[in-house]
Amino acid sequence: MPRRGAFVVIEGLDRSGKSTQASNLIQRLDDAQIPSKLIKFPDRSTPIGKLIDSYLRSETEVDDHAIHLLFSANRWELASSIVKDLEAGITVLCDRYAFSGIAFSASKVAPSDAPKPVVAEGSSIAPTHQTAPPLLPYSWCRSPDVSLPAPDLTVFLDILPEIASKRAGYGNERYENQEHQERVRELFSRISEEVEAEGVGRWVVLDGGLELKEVEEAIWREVREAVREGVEGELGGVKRLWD
Ligand code: Z5A
Ligand code: MG
Repeated sequence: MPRRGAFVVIEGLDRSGKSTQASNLIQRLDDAQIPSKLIKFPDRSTPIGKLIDSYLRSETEVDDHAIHLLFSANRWELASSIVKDLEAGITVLCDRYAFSGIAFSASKVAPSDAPKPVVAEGSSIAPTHQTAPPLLPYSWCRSPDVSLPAPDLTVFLDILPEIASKRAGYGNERYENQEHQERVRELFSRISEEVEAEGVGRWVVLDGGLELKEVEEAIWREVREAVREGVEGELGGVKRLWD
C-alpha cells in the first residue's frame, strides 16, 4: 500500500477550541518534523468564502439551499489540492469540514416554527414542546459533499453549549445561540454513527471542556497514530466521502 499523509479533521461545536487546538497541533507536527498543512473551512479568503463570510456576519441574506451549496463548493475548491498533498506525504489538518456543513444546515428550522410551550391556560400540567420540522432534509444536506476526500481521522471536540457560550467571542455570528447549538450537537451525533457504520475513517470524541493542555495531549495521541498509519501504508489510498 502507498505511503501517504493522514487527513485529519477537527470538528466540534462553536467555541469548543477547534482553531486553538489546530494551531497547537500544527506546531507539534512541525516540531516533530512531520510534513503537514493546516486548512480551514469556511475558507473565507476565496470569492465564495467572502460571500459566506458576509452571510455569517448577517450582512447578506442568502437562500438556505444556496448557502449550503456554497459551503460545499468552498470545500470542492480545495478537494484536488488536499488529495495531491496527501499523496505527496503531507498530513493535512482541517479545522471543520463537511460534517459541520451537514450539521449546521440540517439543524435549521423556520423561525416561526421554533418549539413553543404547549399548555392550556390555567393548567397545572408541565408544558411540552413541539419539534419544529427541519428546513432542509438531512439526505439533501449530505449530497453535495459526496465524493469529497474522506478524512482518515475526525476528532470531535464535545462541549456543553452552556459552557461554550461563556467562552470569548461567542454570539458574534449567525447560528451562535444555544437552541441552535443543541440541535447541531444532536446532528453531529447522528453523523458520527453514520461515519462509523459506513467506514468513513475513524471518529473520536474528546471532551473539549477539559483544560487546554489535556485536550492537546489527547488529540496528539490520536493524530500521531494516524500519521504512523499513513507512513506505514496502512491507510491505503485516499477514500471518498460516503462512497
Ligand atoms: N459552517 C456551516 O454552516 N457550514 C459549513 O459547511 C461550515 C461551517 C464548514 C463559522 O465557522 C460558522 O460556519 C460556524 C459553522 C458554520 N457556525 N457557527 N456558529 P468558523 O469555524 O469560522 O467559526 P469560528 O469563528 O472559528 O468559531 P469556532 O470554530 O466556533 O470556535 P473554535 O475554533 O471551536 O474555538 P477557539 O476559537 O479555538 O476557542 C474559542 C475561545 O475559547 C478562545 O478564547 C479560546 O482561548 C478558548 N478556549 C479554547 N479551548 C479552551 C479550553 N480547553 N478551556 C478554556 N478555554 C478554551
Ligand atoms: Mg474556529
